[in-house]
Amino acid sequence: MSIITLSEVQDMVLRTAREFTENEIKPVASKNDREHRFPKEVVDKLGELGFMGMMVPEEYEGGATDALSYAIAMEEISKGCAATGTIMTDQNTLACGPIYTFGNEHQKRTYLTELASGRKIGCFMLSEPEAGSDAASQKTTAALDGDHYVINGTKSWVTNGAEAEIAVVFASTDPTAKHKGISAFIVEMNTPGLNVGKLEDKLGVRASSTAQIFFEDCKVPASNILGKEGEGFKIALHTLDAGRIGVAAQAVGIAQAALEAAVSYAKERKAFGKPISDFQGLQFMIADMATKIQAARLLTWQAAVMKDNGMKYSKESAMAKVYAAETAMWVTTKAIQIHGGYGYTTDYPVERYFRDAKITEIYEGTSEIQRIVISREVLKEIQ
Ligand code: COS
Repeated sequence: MSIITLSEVQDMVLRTAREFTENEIKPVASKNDREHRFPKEVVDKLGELGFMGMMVPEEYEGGATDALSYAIAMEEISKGCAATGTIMTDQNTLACGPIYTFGNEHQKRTYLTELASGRKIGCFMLSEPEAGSDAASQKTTAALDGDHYVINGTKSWVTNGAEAEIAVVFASTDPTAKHKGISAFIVEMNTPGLNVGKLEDKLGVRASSTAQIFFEDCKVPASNILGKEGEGFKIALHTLDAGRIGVAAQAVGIAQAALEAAVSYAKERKAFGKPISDFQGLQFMIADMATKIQAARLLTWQAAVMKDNGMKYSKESAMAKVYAAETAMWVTTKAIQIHGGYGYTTDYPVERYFRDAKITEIYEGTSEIQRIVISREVLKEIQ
């Protein structure tokens, strides 16, 4: 597959994820997309496989693997159904990630074990109607009142918002201090004052839910703060560094699925008396598709290996995400082109891949935000 030699565990993760995708995910992906149906049975089984908290140690009921295994599994699962990939990446990096890294022992025993085992679904609430890329502009507030914080505000585009039981929520505990006044909390979704609003009707990843969430005097125990007051923004950005590896791997999976569909179709479809794969115009497209996908995969694996080695990898995960997301858009466009008129219909899966690819350029930081992260580092590195 590449110059990186996989360990026995990583190879087992690859084979398990590939087989699971083939048998359990591919057969239901198109129907779930059409019906906007959350794949509950699939998600439960992902939990049993240890895929809902892959980087969490066994003592907290996680899969106890590493970031490279996670990237490998995310690619394979997303090849079958990108929406399942969305649910999985949100749980692994955005819900388990900050509680494992910043939570205290009690929080880990109470919440992380439920998430990492897949028994409960988690979500991450950072974005607001007026705070997406400018994540520091939080309007949601959390005011300390005795032994509780009282949260008020609105959160937008919350992945898994309809199914989640545990949320990591960002809110301002000191609105005068901008990013230094943001804090992170673990909030149980059934807390009075937390209401799930409308579910978005989306272009892609339609089997995953995306919700608006309202907080109206929602009282959260003060002990549910993650880290200390004012540490929330750093917790969010640190969490998103890992999240971006997951989204990059998801984009690689979507692109790989599109390439495989395009190649099979091109070998079958005949025009001018021969399979269209015999035409050089198509062969060049296939060559570029495969090359870009492999480059995106290697960037993703590089970021994962750096994370596993305890190195700083913000720039590399941003590079992986922007490149893989743009590759997924490009490759899925070409895959439709190779299918011609058939590719524009729901008779073939490439239109779904195309719709699913778009979100990878937007969530967990748009491509423009990734370029900001990358260029800031490059400008520091090169004098
Ligand atoms: N990990 C931890 N801390 C980080 C960090 C990282 N990757 N990147 C920056 N920080 C810290 C900085 O060191 C700085 O700390 P100090 O105040 O102690 O110096 C602080 O965070 C603020 O950093 P910065 O000044 O760079 O923040 P900006 O407001 O300029 O924002 C961007 C930086 C634009 C990169 C950030 O807001 C971002 O990533 N936005 C996109 C958010 C996003 O992905 N939204 C989607 C939501 S999830 S679907």
